[in-house]
Amino acid sequence: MPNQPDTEHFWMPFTANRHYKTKPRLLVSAAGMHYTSDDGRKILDGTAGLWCCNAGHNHPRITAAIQEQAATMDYAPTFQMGHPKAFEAASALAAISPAGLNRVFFCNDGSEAVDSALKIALAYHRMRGDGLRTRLIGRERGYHGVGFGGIAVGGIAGNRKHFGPTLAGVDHLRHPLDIAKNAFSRGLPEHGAELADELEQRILALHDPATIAAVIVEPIQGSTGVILPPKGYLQKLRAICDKYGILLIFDEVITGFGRLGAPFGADYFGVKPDMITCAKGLTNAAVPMGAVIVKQEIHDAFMQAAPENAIEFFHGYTYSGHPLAAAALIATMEVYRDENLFQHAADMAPYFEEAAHSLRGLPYVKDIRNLGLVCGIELESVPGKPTARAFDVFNKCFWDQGVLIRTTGDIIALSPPLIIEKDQIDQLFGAIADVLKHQKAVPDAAPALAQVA
Ligand code: PXG
Ligand code: PLP
Repeated sequence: MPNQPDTEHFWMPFTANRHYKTKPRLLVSAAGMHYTSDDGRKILDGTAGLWCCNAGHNHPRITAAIQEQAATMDYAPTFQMGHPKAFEAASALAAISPAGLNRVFFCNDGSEAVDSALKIALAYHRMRGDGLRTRLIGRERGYHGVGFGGIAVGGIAGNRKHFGPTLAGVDHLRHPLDIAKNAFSRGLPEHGAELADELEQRILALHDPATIAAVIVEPIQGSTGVILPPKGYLQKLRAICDKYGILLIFDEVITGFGRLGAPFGADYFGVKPDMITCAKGLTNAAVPMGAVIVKQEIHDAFMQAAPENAIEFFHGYTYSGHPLAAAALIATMEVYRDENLFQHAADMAPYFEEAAHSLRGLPYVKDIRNLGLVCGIELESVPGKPTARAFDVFNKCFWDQGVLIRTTGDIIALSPPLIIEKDQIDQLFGAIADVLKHQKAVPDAAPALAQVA
């Protein structure tokens, strides 16, 4: 075996630490569609890292931009100071955002983007003299990061139950996954748009619409296993929010930057939110960064409410607009544009869909759902051992097939870099098919991971 690091001190996030450390899965380098593992194997990346390296790994242009910036200026504050690249980065992001969403608040990841957006929503209403609006509405099985705001509006029991009451005044819509009606749908499911009506009929009726500040949803629920919005669902949410003066926030940490073959899910679905939260593909994950993209009217309300020369929004991070992240963002947007990567993702999507649905009928495959370059493959759980089935497939893909996939519960979630080509799509789904064909009824021991919901 290669030299392995001492694994004792790193308390790993969202990991079965003790199990992992008995046989570490280590990646040591990356390029394009591939990682290299510590034992020298080339691993096809079926997940773009964690849904984030959309332009492929180690893109030379992004690497060069970061290197140049590191050698020019390591850090500069953005509290009452500035540096040109932070402004250029905001402009570059606004340029690919839906029309009217053109003011950018920077932070360091998706969790901070969500907390920032929720705070903007609350402060916005208050500044307009509408301070009764303090409630926030999320969705069951939603993932909005791990900050206290994000877990409050999020809908994953495992991410909430250990941490007390989080935020007060939060409620949740039901999620729209309905395998009984929509199994093996290609693209958007036919059934379930009426679940959006619950916002008006159940949530607003219960709480009084005049107390709701914002509704936050992922256009596609990624982290809990690729839950797609039924046809017309997001349009209904938008209409209800408009009717009652409620802000609609799209959390596009996963759906942003070409995942669906368009800049944002908002573009793909033709539904314009009031704010977009994003991270991950924002810098191709080469430097951590998150952002809230805000409708100009919302930003302007802050400018109008505060006295001249006063701070308008009491919020920010030491690293908001960090020079290395800003340089990475600018280069990343250039790469997306110059290499036409969103279009490439759109071009690959039908082939990806065919390949995904070719797994239908294989042992334990309960549902397959897909859109753009995202796909969820839901497996039958081993009775009494939830997550064991998918985790076994994950391990066999990594060790035996040289393919990196992601699993959540007993769902395989795929989200390859947008640069993927047809032969790599074949390899990715071929590897999963091969492992599924040889699945035992009860796979080898797996750690007891938490269920997704
Ligand atoms: N919102 C959404 C919609 C996300 O998907 C976050 C917020 C939080 O972002 P940060 O950068 O704070 O992690 C996310 C992140 C997975 C997985 O495998 C998904 C995420 C993160 C890690 C793993 O599904 N999504
Ligand atoms: N904790 C302390 C003691 C701090 O001084 C700061 C920032 O100055 C923070 C937390 C917040 O850190 P950040 O701005 O990186 O989010």
